[in-house]
Amino acid sequence: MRTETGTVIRLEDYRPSDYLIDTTDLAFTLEPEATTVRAKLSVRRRAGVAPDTPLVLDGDELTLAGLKVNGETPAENGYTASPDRLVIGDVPADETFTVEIETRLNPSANKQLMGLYRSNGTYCTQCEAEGFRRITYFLDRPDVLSVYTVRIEARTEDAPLLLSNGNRTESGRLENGWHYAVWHDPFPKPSYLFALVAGNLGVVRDTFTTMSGREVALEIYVEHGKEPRAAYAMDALKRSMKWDEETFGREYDLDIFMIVAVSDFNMGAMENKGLNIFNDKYVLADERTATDADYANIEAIIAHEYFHNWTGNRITCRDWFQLCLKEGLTVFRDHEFSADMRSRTVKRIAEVKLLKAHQFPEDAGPLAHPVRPRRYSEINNFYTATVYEKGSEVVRMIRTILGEDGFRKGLDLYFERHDGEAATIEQFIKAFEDATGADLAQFALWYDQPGTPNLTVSSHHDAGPKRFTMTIEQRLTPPIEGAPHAPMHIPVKFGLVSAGSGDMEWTAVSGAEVTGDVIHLREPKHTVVFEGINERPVASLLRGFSAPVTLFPEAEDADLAFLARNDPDEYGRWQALSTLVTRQMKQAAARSADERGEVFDEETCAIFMDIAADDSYEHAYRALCLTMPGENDIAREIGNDIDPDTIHAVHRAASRQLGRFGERIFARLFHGLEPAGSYSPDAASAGRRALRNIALSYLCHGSQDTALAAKAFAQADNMTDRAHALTLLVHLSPRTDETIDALKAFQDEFRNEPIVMDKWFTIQATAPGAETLETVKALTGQTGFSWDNPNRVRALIGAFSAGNPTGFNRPDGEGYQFLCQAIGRLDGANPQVAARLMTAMRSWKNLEPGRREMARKAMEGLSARPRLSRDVRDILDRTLA
Ligand code: 0A1
Ligand code: ZN
Repeated sequence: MRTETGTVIRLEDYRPSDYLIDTTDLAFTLEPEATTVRAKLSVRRRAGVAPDTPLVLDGDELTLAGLKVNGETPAENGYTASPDRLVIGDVPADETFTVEIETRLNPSANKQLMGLYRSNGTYCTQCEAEGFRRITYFLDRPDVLSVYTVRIEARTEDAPLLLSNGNRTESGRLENGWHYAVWHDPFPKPSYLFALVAGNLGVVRDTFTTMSGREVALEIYVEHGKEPRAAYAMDALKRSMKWDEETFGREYDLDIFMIVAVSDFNMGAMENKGLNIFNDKYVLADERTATDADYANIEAIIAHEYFHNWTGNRITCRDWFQLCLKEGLTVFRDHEFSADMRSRTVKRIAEVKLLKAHQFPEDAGPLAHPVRPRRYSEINNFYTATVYEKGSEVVRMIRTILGEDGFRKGLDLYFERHDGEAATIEQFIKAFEDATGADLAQFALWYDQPGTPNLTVSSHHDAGPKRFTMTIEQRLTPPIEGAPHAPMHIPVKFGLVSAGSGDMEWTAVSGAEVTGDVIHLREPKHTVVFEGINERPVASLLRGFSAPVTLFPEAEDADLAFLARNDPDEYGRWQALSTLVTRQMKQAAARSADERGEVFDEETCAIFMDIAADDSYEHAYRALCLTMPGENDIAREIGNDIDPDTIHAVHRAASRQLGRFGERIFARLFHGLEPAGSYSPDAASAGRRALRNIALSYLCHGSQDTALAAKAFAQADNMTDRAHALTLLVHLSPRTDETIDALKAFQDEFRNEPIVMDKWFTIQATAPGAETLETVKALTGQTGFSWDNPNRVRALIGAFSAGNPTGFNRPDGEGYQFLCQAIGRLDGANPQVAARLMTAMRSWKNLEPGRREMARKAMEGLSARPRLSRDVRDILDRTLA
């Protein structure tokens, strides 16, 4: 474990490496506990670097078993080797020379799941960000690109399958039941994209013919017997390949593209060149075991990793500060792909909900950082919602500002200029500027300034001169100490909605640049004046969530209700309803329990029901509109002195109110949308199920009775309906025989299917109420739970701490104590996963004083431990600061 060193890496300290590694030949002799790695590096001194400059290679928990320089063993004082560094002081005077390094690894003991490890007996690797240095000593940084040739030897019986990046050039038998394969990747790549897989797996094969007519072999490797569950992933892969050609002109470049699903993986998936490695939950699906949400995730993540081939692999990052260069852009690309595969508005609403749920709290709390951070002590902690999701929003804004054509031109230029390079955000922006002539200097602040800008809007209409005036102010709240907060370029998509005729036209506008339906805010305050406006309009602002900001409209409830019904923009209607509903729930939470009364006014209930009943809307859109903001969303809106119990009470009351108010409609939907025909995971069928299931929720909440859910559970012929019904049972009537029986039936059916059992863990961990903590503790002892598997830990402990506000935030602080103990326990084995769990505490300062104190105590207890990993120490220190 890398423990705390206090070293901080700074963007301004970047400098190119003294040496480059042109080619890297690796030979692996795979043994479960004693794998040998021989690396032969052809090293080149960069021009201008003094010949006696030592070659300093990175390592992490390595032991050097052999070293040669230009074929000779160096003198003992010619080098120093420690677990985390190999320094060759006595380097040859020639500009190029070879270094041969031998290391020995124990993949079976590697519980960090970084470097070479074993998952269910399969050898696999994870090298991003700094895992390659756990395999051999190397210049383990993304700007050192090398051509790899990899020879793998293993016992045929243990590992009939031997894979690495690129194309297989050789394979054959060896003595004593061993065999080998050689892989060559012609594309120079950084070490973080290296991958190796060896094991005994089943395969699904297909082919794809690229736009230039080349046939690419497609292979997805999964556990034997699970092959049929990879069909959807394969379909998603082919659609992704086609989409990237059609949308961005990007063609795949190798002759083979492989995906391997493993059950022990720290993150979602990894884009290693030609050999993606996936967390199996993002590959395997069939109707019996996966929900519609699982299918959508698989589609998105398969696409994401595939798209990285151009945005990340062909053009990579100069350093880890530029992580958003590949991640923000690739998330944007996978969002667009999903929008094209599914409903655009529905996809956008889902993205915005996710952004607000994860990125906004990050940006408003102690872990806030710019999309491009300027310093880090542990890079693994910067795979964040800010880098990924806000990073994607920034790319989306570039498209909004430049328009479709300008955006495409800029991106084409970026690919043309930087293919084969390790690039920076500056170079990315410059490509758009050069392609279109736009000036993005102010816009670039989005990469450097943390925090969510806040827009305050007020407006008035003057009937006489037919003038509509809107004042918009931008502020960064809270301004983050030490961080700059200059005004940003914020593109605000909008419409001026009139009572009768949709969006109004204006004859002239002044006070801000307006292009098409976009107002460009650049100053702290704009007074935007529209001429030729006959009647008072209602401004629909931030359509499509055109910028990641918070908006404080002066809008009265009546105006929001008007927009919820009349905005010609579908997204705008959802946004208005969501703002209205959130506002009324927040107001209800501010009233004392005795005086609370109903949560929503009549008009709000009526809007809900009109949408529910309106068959001209897509099912999925209606389902989203009917989904109330979650308890964490309400907490975020309230901002401080949060009492999760009050919010929960309001949420329950609101569900009951709507359930009663709309009972007839919900019954019609629930019974009218019964599945017709066989299951299909397509978006329309998923939308139908989503609407039917939300109707079921309201019926249960309205009647305070879960009999219908029990019936739905028994009758369900797919996991979407089944898991939904089980959630209602466990969350609304946890102690009934029906619920206990349903949990047992689920467990009996899926006890040998870990990724399905994760749903069973999560459903129980998120049951509201203080008593759930005892359940969670008991479940850690359940067969099927394992502290070593990241999916299990996230399904139980992650879900409890991030998705159960009343249980986790028990007033006695026991939830915090439990989490901190769990982190302490995990930290020794898997610091990355432990640190990620810690982020559940990121909003602790917003709690009411009693809980705040409890949270502090629990974290201080953890902090006092003597040997914390760098990962956990970093998050803990920033959270407590
Ligand atoms: N680049 C991957 C994310 C990733 C990052 C680090 C990992 O280490 C455990 C694994 C995956 C992506 O964006 O999909
Ligand atoms: Zn990615």
